[in-house]
Amino acid sequence: MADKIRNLEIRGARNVAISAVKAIENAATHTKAKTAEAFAEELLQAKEVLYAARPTEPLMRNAIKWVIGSVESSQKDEVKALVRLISSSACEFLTNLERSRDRIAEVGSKRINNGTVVFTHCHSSTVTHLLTKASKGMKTFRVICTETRPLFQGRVTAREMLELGVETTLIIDSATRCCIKQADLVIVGADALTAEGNVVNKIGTAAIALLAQEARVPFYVVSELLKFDPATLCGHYESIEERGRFEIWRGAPENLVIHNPAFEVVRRDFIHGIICEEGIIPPHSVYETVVRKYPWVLM
Ligand code: RUB
Repeated sequence: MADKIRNLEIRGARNVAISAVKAIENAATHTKAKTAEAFAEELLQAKEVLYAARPTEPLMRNAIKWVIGSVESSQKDEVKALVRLISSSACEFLTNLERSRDRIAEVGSKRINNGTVVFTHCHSSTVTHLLTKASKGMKTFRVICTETRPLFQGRVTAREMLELGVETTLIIDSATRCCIKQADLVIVGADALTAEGNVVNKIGTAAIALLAQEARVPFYVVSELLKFDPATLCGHYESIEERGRFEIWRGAPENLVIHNPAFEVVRRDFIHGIICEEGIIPPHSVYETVVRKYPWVLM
């Protein structure tokens, strides 16, 4: 599973977290450990392997923390009982994640009316869930999506929108400035929420936020609050994944320096609101909202 995450066979923060939870559950179910200590050690190893698969994935880390935490805080010492605990906390986590996504779609789809033009970037399953909800609510709107170089995740969004019957326009990333004026709002996903209320998302998102501000188009981020990275509270920067040069140019001259960051930070000043399971909140109140709703994330 870690290989699939690393190779982007599984991508998008939510899908990565769901797969990691399933991988932990699978590892637990197939354990050969005879003692609770050996079982805990196996879980720790699985956690390390998954953490290393992609660095900018706090939802995955929080998910694993929740699932493994059930064993860490348990008094049980029979391995079978601990395996059952992993399965039930994994199931609980995935159910709650699904609920959060539905709530985000319910809240966010109200911002879409007949005739609205939505601008989006990359492929976020949370964004497309929201747009699906709006479309099934019989709203007729239009979507503009960027192709999202170098790996073209925007094509996935475009296909999904067409399958829904939504009029969709695909643009190259560098056409954003000339096209964003047509949009009524921008909605993008998130990979990480930081203590300062900044958002980390696919490379290109910060430029879109700047251009949205210039064109006076409201810029919204949809995100489960569990994408909050508690390490940012302690002064750490969210680490930004650097991907291989071959994604940009296979066969490039060897002495050419190629820089390929997968994500970037969008400063909170550019964000109108974070659409999360607690409603639409200003970016600077993300920390308080996480403390209230998910205190365990900070422990
Ligand atoms: C995907 C990306 C998405 C977020 C949110 O990047 O940046 O916007 O992960 O997705 P990559 P979701 O393709 O490199 O993983 O809403 O599905 O969590």
